[in-house]
Amino acid sequence: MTILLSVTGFDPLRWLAALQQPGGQRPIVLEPKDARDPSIEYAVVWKQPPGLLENLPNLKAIFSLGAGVDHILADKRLPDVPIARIVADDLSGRMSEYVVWRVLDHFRSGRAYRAQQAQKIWHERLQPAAREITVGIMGFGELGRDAAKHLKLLGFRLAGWGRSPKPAEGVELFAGEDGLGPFLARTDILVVLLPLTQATRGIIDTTLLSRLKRDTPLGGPVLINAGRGGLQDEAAILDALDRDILLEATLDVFNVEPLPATSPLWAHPRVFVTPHAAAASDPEALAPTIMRQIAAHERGEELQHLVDRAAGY
Ligand code: NDP
Ligand code: OXD
Repeated sequence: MTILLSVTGFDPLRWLAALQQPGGQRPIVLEPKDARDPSIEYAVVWKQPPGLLENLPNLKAIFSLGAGVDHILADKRLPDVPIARIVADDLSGRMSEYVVWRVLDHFRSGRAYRAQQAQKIWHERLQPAAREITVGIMGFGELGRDAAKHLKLLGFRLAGWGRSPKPAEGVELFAGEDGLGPFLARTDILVVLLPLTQATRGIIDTTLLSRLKRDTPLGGPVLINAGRGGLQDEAAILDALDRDILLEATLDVFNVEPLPATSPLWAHPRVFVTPHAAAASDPEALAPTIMRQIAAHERGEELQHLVDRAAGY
């Protein structure tokens, strides 16, 4: 039994070393012997080349190296085998660090103070309390719930939006199209942690941004998107900033990555850009969870964190 590791965009050798854990019995290859390689039973992938998995006759399951699976489902020639994604404390913890960092920076006037420092201006700005601010988490799944837990400790009010989100203490929950309006209307800082699916593509548009709470103690609503770039209309975000519909934005993900040098987002004074770095998949931390899943599947147990292909996440 062989495992195929196909990685684009990360260092495959780090993943290879981590998956070949001490005592690991299973051969791991970086490419199939041929398109119909019968030895390959599991594929561990990040942005695999389209068609790579199509004709492997004995493939039993596909594992994503991250939480998202849009990079797998983009391949229209996928075989009909289960797909599992990463759900792990290490990944959730990294995302929560990022969300807390960016929420606090916007909330505590990071941009304004950096500008003041550059001009040697000593001026204390108005300081709302965390309890006056609602952080709305759009995509209230594994990562959204973990981020909410950490933000709650800091005293923020919390709202969550999903398709049918699971209850979480101290979080006001909203679901579906009907819940979206009331969710946005109470949100001062919008944190987007949605997966990219047919239903969510382009969801962050002018209409959505203009439904965010207007009379916020921050002077305007803030957008933080660490989900996927395909969720956002980047021209609409720039327009909303320029028309003061939006105060500031943090963007970790983009329609085209790396973000092209020509994008006006790079130089916009009220946009904070990070290079799809909110929560890195760490091979040492995550490879054991994948290998445990494979071992359990070999013993006849159910795979965990399976993707619903019809829903796209
Ligand atoms: P989950 O599947 O656990 O959560 C997804 C959430 O989105 C759920 O609450 C789900 O609702 C909701 N959702 C999905 N579709 C819709 C819809 N059409 N309308 C309303 N809500 C919807 O995923 P994770 O929390 O583990 O990960 C979320 C995403 O974060 C990943 O898909 C990936 O794109 C991104 N990510 C980005 C990283 C980065 O470094 N920037 C790192 C890791 C992940 P419900 O609860 O009802 O199912
Ligand atoms: C993920 C990511 O989906 O890193 O895990 O984007």
